[in-house]
Amino acid sequence: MLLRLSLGLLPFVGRVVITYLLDQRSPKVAAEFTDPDNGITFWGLTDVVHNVTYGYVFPPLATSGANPTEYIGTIVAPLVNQWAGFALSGSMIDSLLVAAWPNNGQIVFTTRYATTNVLPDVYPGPVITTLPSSHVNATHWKWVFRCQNCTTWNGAAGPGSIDVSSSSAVPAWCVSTIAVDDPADPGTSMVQHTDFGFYFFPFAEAHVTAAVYNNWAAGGTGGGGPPTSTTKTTTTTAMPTGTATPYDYIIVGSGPGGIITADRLSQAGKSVLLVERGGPSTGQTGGTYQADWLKGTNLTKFDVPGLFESMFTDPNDFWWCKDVTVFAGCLVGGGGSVNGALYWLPSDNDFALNTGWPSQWTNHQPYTAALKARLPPTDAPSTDGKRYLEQVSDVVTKLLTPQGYTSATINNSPNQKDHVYVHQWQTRWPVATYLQTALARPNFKLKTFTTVMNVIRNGSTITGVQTNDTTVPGGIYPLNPKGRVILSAGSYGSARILFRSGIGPTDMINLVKGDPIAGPLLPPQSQWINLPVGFNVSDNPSINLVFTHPSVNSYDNWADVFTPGPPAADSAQYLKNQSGIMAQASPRINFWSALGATDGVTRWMQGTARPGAASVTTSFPYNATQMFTITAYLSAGIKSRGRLGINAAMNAMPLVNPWLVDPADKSTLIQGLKNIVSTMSSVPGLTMITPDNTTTIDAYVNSYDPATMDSNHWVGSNIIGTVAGKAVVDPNTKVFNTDNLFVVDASIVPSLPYGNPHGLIMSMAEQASAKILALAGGP
Ligand SMILES: Cc1cc2nc3c(=O)[nH]c(=O)nc-3n(C[C@H](O)[C@H](O)[C@H](O)COP(=O)(O)OP(=O)(O)OC[C@H]3O[C@@H](n4cnc5c(N)ncnc54)[C@H](O)[C@@H]3O)c2cc1C
Ligand SMILES: *[C@@H]1O[C@H](CO)[C@@H](O)[C@H](O)[C@H]1NC(C)=O
Ligand SMILES: *[C@@H]1O[C@H](CO)[C@@H](O)[C@H](O)[C@H]1NC(C)=O
Ligand SMILES: *[C@@H]1O[C@H](CO)[C@@H](O)[C@H](O)[C@H]1NC(C)=O
Ligand SMILES: *[C@@H]1O[C@H](CO)[C@@H](O)[C@H](O)[C@H]1NC(C)=O
Ligand SMILES: *[C@@H]1O[C@H](CO)[C@@H](O)[C@H](O)[C@H]1NC(C)=O
Ligand SMILES: *[C@@H]1O[C@H](CO)[C@@H](O)[C@H](O)[C@H]1NC(C)=O
Ligand SMILES: *[C@@H]1O[C@H](CO)[C@@H](O)[C@H](O)[C@H]1NC(C)=O
Ligand SMILES: *[C@@H]1O[C@H](CO)[C@@H](O)[C@H](O)[C@H]1NC(C)=O
Ligand SMILES: *[C@@H]1O[C@H](CO)[C@@H](O)[C@H](O)[C@H]1NC(C)=O
Ligand SMILES: CC(=O)N[C@H]1CO[C@H](CO)[C@@H](O)[C@@H]1O
Repeated sequence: MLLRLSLGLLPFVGRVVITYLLDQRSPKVAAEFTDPDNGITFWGLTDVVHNVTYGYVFPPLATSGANPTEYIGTIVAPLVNQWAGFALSGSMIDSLLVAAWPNNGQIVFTTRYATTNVLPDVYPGPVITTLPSSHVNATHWKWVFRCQNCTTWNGAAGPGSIDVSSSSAVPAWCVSTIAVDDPADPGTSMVQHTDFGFYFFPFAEAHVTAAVYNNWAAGGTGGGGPPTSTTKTTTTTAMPTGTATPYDYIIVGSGPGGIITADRLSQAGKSVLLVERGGPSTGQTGGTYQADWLKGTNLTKFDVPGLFESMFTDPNDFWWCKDVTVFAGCLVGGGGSVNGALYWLPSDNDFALNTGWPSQWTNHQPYTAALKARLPPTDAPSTDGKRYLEQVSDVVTKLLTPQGYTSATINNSPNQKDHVYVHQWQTRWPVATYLQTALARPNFKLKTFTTVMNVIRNGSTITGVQTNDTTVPGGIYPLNPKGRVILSAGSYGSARILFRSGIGPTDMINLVKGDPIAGPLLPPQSQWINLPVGFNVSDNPSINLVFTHPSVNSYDNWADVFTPGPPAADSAQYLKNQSGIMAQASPRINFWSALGATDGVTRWMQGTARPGAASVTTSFPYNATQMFTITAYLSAGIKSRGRLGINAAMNAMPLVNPWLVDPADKSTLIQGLKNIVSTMSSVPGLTMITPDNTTTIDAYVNSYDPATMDSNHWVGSNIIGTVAGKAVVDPNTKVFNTDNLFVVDASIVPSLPYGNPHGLIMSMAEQASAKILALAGGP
């Protein structure tokens, strides 16, 4: 089975808690329904976006001993859904996954298991029998099946199971509009599902008597009768009374943008509330999520840079926003607490007029200097000043030197981004610096585990924010007179809050209107504000090249760094004084080159190399302990744009992919990749294994699934500019046609910078804070 790439995408990872499902959008709860074709009373749901139905019914619970491990299931899907699947555990990782699709009038099915977010391996063990009412017709495919040995499993990560007596299970579904590679083959490769979701399912309710179950399991029909248990509960909540404290500034989201803005506004004496939907991250913020090897310290997963790669392989991945289909951090620090820490101070070009910044923004130097003072960059993150695991650097240096690349100290000369290679640069987390100075002020408050659904507005005036906080009247946090709301909820999060506040394209607001919870909170249609929220988005198209070299140590592909832990000497060294391999995220060397393009517009390419690889496609044998990856990102100068938005379930997602839409972007990326590998023969022992020598660079790029080019560098959904309708926020970062609503996060950035963006985003937040404070009419 071929492995296809998927790092950089969000599968239906992790488990969710019920509160998440019930808080900000219509609760998705399994209900009982009777299948007209066979009379089976399933419990399940039809997801409203794809019209795919998922249902399950279980035999009776055991009166003593272990429960039966089987159930009868169904998937009914319109044909546009090329395959569909589910995980009753609610987690893609370390769980039994079941998927099916139609092929020549028959249903083909597969059971899978994965320990990381790559294409799951075929998993033997379950015994599945397709039942007679399954069919494929002109509009739908329908699968009804008995699944034996299906509620427990024992994969690479050890035993797992679902609790069939649970009254609060949260299974996941997923669908794809992209067909599997070989529909006749149950072991086929396939690319990432295109959508997924979770719902609340009281497994305890979905049992029938043994006689009824056995009849259905044998292909019999009818005669379901009532389920064996019919417990129903209702609760009432008393509404709180009193008044909530008003603030001068309410900032939504504690990512790099929100934290810096909160610090600068509270420093100026304003009363500031920072509202964050997630919980603590680093030990200093009250976080406690630790690897066993960190026990006894106050260091969490989010403190240790060397744990970066484990963000993508840990089954307990509570930090991702589960209602955004690409990676986004939902915890204190936002993406800044879970990212790869690559830190590049912006160059002058990154704020130039021709990149879309208004003229008021080009003088970024004082703000970049302020950022540099608070978050000094270092290219030797280990406290002993030494660099570790540098074999990849040495190999890539040998590869690039014949192409005219030279070494640079990039954060001392940010403009120098052509034919230079540099070490990994990182800094301390914004939560360790800006957030700490804010927290020390009496006029600043951080509120965690609180989701903002929309702003409260009367025409152009915002009076507060609507939250899910049940301890204040109506869940509303109010503003002081002349107060302001600043959205810093990230490229997806801020756009969604705008849609839910009646600001954005009409198609998006109409989806909000149709939602039973969000709809009634919209302002009247006469007050909707039409702005291009979600358009103009851009993300670096990135493509991985995987190599082996005898000198390279892939560090076991970072597989063990969280559990059971890195090699003993490395954990001991880090625990002693925060030095060694774990003091640095996985990348080792970065490089840039300027590339001429067929349309005459220069594009830049960034390369970032690290030990290990997310996936490999080759039929030749290779030595995995020697593998490393060069990720090539096309950055400044790209023209491709996409669109992001929401679906009817209020999940945020790309609507139009932004990668390589522009043909000159694509041809330039291909040229850049060819340049990288052009000098391979000057490095003895260097072998490229993905693509291998049976695939040309052109063919590799042409067959690369665009959906796996995601770099998590989304910008532009609330683009800054001078003309309402062309842009969403004005040069002061104020949303057009509002009096007191601002956006300060990645979403206002008009074009991607030369390098990974959070350095630029933080300089931008320094400058935006100054502009907001200087703008007349505020508190
Ligand atoms: C996996 C990954 C790796 C990355 N690696 C790098 C890297 O190495 N270098 C680099 O420069 N960049 C990297 N990035 C990108 C960088 O992290 C982001 O560009 C940056 O975090 C964006 O900052 P932001 O403030 O705009 O938003 P975010 O960091 O996304 O923060 C938004 C915050 O708002 C909160 N929020 C959202 N909605 C609501 C709501 N409705 N109510 C309340 N709170 C809400 C979220 O929980 C979050 O804390 C990476 C990103 C990811 C996801
Ligand atoms: C789902 O069903 C509804 C109602 O029948 C229909 O309006 C909608 O177009 C369907 N959506 C899809 C994706 O099939
Ligand atoms: C059930 O599946 C497991 C793997 O999960 C396998 O080891 C076991 O043999 C199977 N049991 C039966 C009875 O098929
Ligand atoms: C096709 O199958 C679907 C799903 O079972 C069913 O709802 C629909 O009525 C069928 N169409 C026809 C024409 O039978
Ligand atoms: C962790 O604890 C040590 C010693 O108690 C303290 O000096 C340090 O500041 C703490 N670090 C964080 C990140 O809280
Ligand atoms: C940290 O400990 C290592 C050995 O474990 C030592 O080589 C290094 O010098 C120490 N660094 C500092 C800054 O104390
Ligand atoms: C509000 O939303 C957050 C994030 O989903 C959640 O953690 C919190 O429990 C919710 N609060 C309430 C009162 O439901
Ligand atoms: C909304 O604003 C208008 C004038 O701008 C005012 O007359 C009206 O009372 C306001 N409505 C509410 C509910 O505050
Ligand atoms: C794989 O590479 C490692 C490290 O270079 C080496 O020790 C090992 O012998 C290699 N294995 C094979 C099968 O060549
Ligand atoms: C392709 O690569 C494989 C493995 O690295 C090697 O065995 C083979 O000889 C190569 N073929 C050609 C034509 O270079
Ligand atoms: C700078 C830029 O590309 N702005 C565009 C954003 O999207 C809207 C709607 O498509 C266009 O009108 C703007 O020109």
